[in-house]
Amino acid sequence: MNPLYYQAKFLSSNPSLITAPKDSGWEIAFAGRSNAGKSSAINRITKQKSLARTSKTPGRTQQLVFFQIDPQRRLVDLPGYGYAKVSQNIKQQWQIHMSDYLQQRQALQGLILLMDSRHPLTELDWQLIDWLQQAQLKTHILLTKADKLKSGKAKMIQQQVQQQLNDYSEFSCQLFSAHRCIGVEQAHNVLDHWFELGHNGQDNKKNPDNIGDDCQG
Ligand SMILES: Nc1nc2c(ncn2[C@@H]2O[C@H](COP(=O)(O)OP(=O)(O)OP(=O)(O)O)[C@@H](O)[C@H]2O)c(=O)[nH]1
Ligand SMILES: [Mg+2]
Repeated sequence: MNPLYYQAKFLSSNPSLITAPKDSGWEIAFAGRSNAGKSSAINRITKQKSLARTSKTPGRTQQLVFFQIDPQRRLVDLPGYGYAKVSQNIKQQWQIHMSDYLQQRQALQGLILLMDSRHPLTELDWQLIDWLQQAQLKTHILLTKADKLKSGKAKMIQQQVQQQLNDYSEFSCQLFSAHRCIGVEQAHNVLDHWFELGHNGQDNKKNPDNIGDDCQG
């Protein structure tokens, strides 16, 4: 685990890119369907209970929310997509802000794509994946809420998702649970690699591939 993430601080919440923090340094964004567990994952990764706002009700995160790790590095919680109960107009606004962000943000290093492990690869997920592939943006998939599945079933789903993405480059995939601390170290390792950080928060070019799944210590 990299303790640097534990010092993450809320930076700003912005309805659009116009008021977002200066586009410099490095950012990693969290995207996925509403209720997939984006905000919970950010809280687990940063070991903070309520850094990002979570909710049982889909559609909680409605803005681009920036968290600072250090002066050069940020995590970004994006509004979820696919939430049926918001008006068409609001949906379109969210989509515009999300796609503006993905298309225009120079600081963006890679995307963490979250999908509920019980319902992965929905039509909207595929639309985003196809777009990411064209944009050649590095993508790491967290199959969330893995605690809701038996471990054999969860592993099978992970393999199936991996197989379906075999022809896509720059994609990787893992199981994750914010509630049960599954896959947190593996997620840290991906962030470290994209942020070019060592385990103790020092800048470092190496890619640690140690896979862990607990939050002790
Ligand atoms: N069982 C279980 N539930 C989870 C997990 N992660 C998130 N949840 C629950 O899923 C719901 C949605 O979580 P959020 O983190 O708010 O999801 P989100 O993707 O940020 O949602 P929006 O902001 O609405 O797009 C909440 O009730 C969480 O408690 C997990 O690992 N396991
Ligand atoms: Mg959220």
